[in-house]
Amino acid sequence: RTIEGYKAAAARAAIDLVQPGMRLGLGTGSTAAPFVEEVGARVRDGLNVICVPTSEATRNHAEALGIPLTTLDETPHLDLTVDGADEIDDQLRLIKGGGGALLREKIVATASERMVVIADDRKLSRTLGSHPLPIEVVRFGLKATVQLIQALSAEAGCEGEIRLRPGEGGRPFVTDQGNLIVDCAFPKIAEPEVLAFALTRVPGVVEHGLFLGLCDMAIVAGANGIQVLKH
Ligand code: DER
Repeated sequence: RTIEGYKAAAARAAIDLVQPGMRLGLGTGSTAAPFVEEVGARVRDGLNVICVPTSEATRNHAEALGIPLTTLDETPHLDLTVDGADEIDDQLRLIKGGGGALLREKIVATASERMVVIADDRKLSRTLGSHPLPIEVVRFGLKATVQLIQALSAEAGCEGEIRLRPGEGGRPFVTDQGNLIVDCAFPKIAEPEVLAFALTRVPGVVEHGLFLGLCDMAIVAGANGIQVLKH
């Protein structure tokens, strides 16, 4: 099986969680994409769901499939969000944001009764930090913000290179909200809660990619088949 095959297998397992009448959050990225495809197929077969996308990319994908969409303003409480992750630890703490959608993903996941992560088993880690930590920041005072992230992360025991995520044509990547992303290569995040708290003290930080206390279950596919991780 290929990695893409594992992603599709995890997505197929997650679609079984979808009940008629559900209000769904649709995740972003290459693992969430096959899940969106599965939802589209069920909608074509008559499934009644209404969905909030976690990015413009997912909104375009869902629209093309004819999936009924709503907004969090119209539907502030969702039943289930299914989304990918860059890294998952054994307490179901996540690093997300590799696709640049972490802000809307965290808002939608927080508005959901349940959040289920789908992934291939490369994403599993004992300690978070194998994947750089994305942080969404405002453009104003960027250099001061990066220096403060560096200082407060070091106090939280995390040190490493911080780089501005590049976009097209030599310009920085810009999120759906018009903000920037810095990626922090912190090799070992021993105490994610301590780092998360430190980052909330940086005024230029909009949101960070540590998803703590949000993931209820992870459906992980690999060479040994599907494993379901839950608390
Ligand atoms: O950007 C994101 O948060 C994505 O969900 C990311 O964490 C997972 O993307 P992938 O499924 O393409 O690896």
